[in-house]
Amino acid sequence: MEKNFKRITVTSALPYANGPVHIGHLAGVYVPADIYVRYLRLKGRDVIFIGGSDEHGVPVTIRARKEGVTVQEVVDRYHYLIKDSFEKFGISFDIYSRTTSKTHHKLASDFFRKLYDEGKFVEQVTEQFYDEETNRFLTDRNIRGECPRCHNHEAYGDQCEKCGATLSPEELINPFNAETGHPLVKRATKHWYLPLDQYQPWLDKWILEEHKEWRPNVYGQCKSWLDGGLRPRAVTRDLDWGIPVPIEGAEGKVLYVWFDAPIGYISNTKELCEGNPEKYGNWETWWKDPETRLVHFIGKDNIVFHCIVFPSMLKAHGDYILPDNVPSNEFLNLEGNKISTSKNYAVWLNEYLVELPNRQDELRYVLTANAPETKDNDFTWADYQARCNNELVAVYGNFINRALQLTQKYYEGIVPPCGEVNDYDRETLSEFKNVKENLESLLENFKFREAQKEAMNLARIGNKYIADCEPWKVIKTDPERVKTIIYNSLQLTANLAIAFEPFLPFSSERLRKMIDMESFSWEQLGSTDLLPAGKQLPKPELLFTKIEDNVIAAQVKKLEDTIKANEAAEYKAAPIKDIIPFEDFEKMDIRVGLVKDCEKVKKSKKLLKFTLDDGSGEDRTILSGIAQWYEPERLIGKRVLFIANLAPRKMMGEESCGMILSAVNYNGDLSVTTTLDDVKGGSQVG
Ligand code: B3M
Ligand code: ZN
Repeated sequence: MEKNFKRITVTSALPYANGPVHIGHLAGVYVPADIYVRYLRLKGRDVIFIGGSDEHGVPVTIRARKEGVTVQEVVDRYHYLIKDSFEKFGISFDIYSRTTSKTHHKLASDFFRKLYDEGKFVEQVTEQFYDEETNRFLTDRNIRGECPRCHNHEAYGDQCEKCGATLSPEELINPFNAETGHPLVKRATKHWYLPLDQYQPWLDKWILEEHKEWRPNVYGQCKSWLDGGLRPRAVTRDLDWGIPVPIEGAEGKVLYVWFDAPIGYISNTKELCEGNPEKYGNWETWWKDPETRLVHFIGKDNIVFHCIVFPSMLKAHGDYILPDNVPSNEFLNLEGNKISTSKNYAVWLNEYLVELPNRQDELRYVLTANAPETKDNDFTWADYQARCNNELVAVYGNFINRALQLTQKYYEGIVPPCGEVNDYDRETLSEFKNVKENLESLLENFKFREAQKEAMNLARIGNKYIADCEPWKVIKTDPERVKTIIYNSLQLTANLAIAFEPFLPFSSERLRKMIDMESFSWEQLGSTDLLPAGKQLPKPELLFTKIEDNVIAAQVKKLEDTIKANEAAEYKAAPIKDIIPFEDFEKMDIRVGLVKDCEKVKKSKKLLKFTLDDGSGEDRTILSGIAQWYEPERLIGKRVLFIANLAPRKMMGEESCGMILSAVNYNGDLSVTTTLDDVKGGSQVG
């Protein structure tokens, strides 16, 4: 922070109220934002933390139509669910409001109107697809039709999922309404555009020259947008859900969701301040005073809106400050796959809270340790378990437990006086002193992952200190020395409560209770007299407990089941082949073979070699590519169906006389066919 700001407005992206929030949201945006804000508060800085639900846009309307409920019902349901999840994870918003609030509708509407009155928009009439049955204009995703390249009949208005082509709705042959199948017509419609091209010279300078300190992923994305040249962007839509466009003759049109949502940060600030003016003062100070620092925490798919579109809106308006930084993370994957709301493939926060109760800090810890700060990262349950057990329990928890238990054991829980401090003590304590500065510089630069590592290092130092000093041995020879060791360990304990507060607020609070620590501020970090001698400490509990294997296995299975369910749901049987005359079928000689022997073919991963009793009196050899699905022993003694008159073929140097028939399951797995009853080898099938 080169400039000395008086106060900081921190916002975090407003999640769409079209589903619950998951670990990807938490890791990408809310945990880092919360760490930052908690740190600033501990430092005594003037800061507000603004959150809320994004309740407009197309996704919520699709969900409502699918479920046959009103859009209001959908956004109500998810707004409260999301709000509750965030609260339970300790995301310490000063306000979590919503874009359907009155305050927001008015502010966003006024914002648009001011720009309109000042001639900041460009008006343009274009032809768009219209459904005369439902009297609606349709968005790209709601339009389907025949792909001009591969002639898939179900391509979307923006993409063909079969051949991967990027499309625009105009290119589709015979476009229709994706939800109803009704054919579409073209109709002229007027919209208002923010001429981003006019802001380009200013943006080039403001971002590329004046904000080189932004994270490389953010700066890089901005640069590539800017290098590509900006074009005007429509800020209105033909939809019936959203904030009505406040212009005469614009009936049936609403503000584009990406126009109103970022204004939601401002509306929510206004609602916060008006609800508690003594504490928060005038809302305008947080958005208009150049001495306020504005920081947006977002995910990488929101970069262009927060770095280019919203700042252009603010600039066009003229009264507002601009973001000073936009820390954005990359994506978090889950067990090697993409997290997906529509496919239900995620760790949902509301479910985690029930299935792993009172373990919010554990998840916060792992998500920060693995934060996708510079590249996409993967969350695995195995890593979660390892980090919880080997770091939180074995390092941090273990140190605290030793320090507090020894205090109970030797001094009935009373902080002993500090005796003579030796070189080793001094060395250990001095490492603590540096931590404050290191942590500060990392946190101020949004390097949360490294910062947490640094805090954990402190616990490691503590652990090592007790292990090296061996108070349980020294107590027999030099009890005075043990007082100093325990005194120091307790000071380190108090330091850890402070250092971890931004990262692990729940355990920090428990720890503070265990050491009855009244005053608590960032400035105390590094002090060695936080707990005075003579202080009576309450009975300690364990700070962290181990995560058992069965808990992890259940979570992994849940994800695997979801993948299986999705594959089954996506399965479509292959189309039936061309009709053939009966004589063609009669040409095939299908028979039952009794498997006398079955073994793996050496040097082949795929092939099994069958020896069949085919009723001829002589053994028949058939090779089949099913090794991946069967242990050969499992097949011995079984009756299998095979084609007996297929021309012999050589595979891996072996002759195969016929073909074993297998069914191909929806996911590609093979399953050998057999008969229900016990029939003789060589029986004909037909
Ligand atoms: N709701 C998109 C998202 O959740 C959008 C963010 C709005 S932030 C102003 O990714
Ligand atoms: Zn295609």
